[in-house]
Amino acid sequence: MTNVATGLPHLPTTESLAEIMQAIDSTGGVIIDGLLSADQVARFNREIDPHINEVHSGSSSSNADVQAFHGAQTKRLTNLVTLSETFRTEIIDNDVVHAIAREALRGTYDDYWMGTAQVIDIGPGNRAQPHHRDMENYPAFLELGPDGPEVICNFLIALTDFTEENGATRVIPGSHKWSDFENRGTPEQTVPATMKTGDALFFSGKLAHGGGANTTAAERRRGVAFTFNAGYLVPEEAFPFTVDLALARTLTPRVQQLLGFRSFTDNARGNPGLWQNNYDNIAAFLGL
Ligand SMILES: O=C(O)CCC(=O)C(=O)O
Ligand SMILES: [Fe+2]
Repeated sequence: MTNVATGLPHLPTTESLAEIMQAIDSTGGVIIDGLLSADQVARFNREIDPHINEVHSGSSSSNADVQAFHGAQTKRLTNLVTLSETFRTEIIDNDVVHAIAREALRGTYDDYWMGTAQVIDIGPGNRAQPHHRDMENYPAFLELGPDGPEVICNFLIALTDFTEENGATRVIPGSHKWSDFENRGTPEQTVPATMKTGDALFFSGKLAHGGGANTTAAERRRGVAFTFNAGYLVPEEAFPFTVDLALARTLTPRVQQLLGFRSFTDNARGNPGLWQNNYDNIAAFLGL
């Protein structure tokens, strides 16, 4: 099951949820082989190509740390729900994706947001991204360390093959269980998450990782990363403002929920819930 070259388990989409969750618990990340078909990847790439062409490389931030995070030769494209039918109707409405995400975030809140969905297109010469844990979006949880709740998780799907040379994501297996989450590890501790087009790296928000350096002369590495976070945390992207309500009406209830067009419930604890109007579901206000 484990690929010796990457140190990360590779599992087929048909693997049982229990096996997948067990693998994630032990390493912090797994590769789900063939999550998307070649046809889905081709359609998605075709839909976003014109938009990627318009995006500039590098960061718009004046902060040097943020610039290093974004990557000088990296293009990032967001608002994929608006830009791609394949993304909004298939990729984020995938039963395997949600079986895993729901299990990973179990115990936080009944419902979860999509945090961000972005194409990350790493060009030649881009340096390695500084290591981080995606949960750093929510710093209060860092102090709780490995015993704190899983409040964010990430699917990163390869839209080109990911090789060590072209910038495959680098992860530190086991770092989701380190006692000190201020420790982001060293480059020597990382392994590349090499994968084929259509495979997905699923990882815990507690796992230290970063985009790899692209040392090729002319090859771009393209992936799409989408995170899910607990319903009680503000997402990275402001979807209710960027996704048109008319478009939202066409989406499935599950996808509407991910984007904040439905309220967030916590029935297990009997909490009245969040993101409402008049103590009623925001979906009723919106007429969904
Ligand atoms: O592009 C990658 O491989 C990883 C990017 C990442 O971890 C991030 O931007 O949070
Ligand atoms: Fe990340």
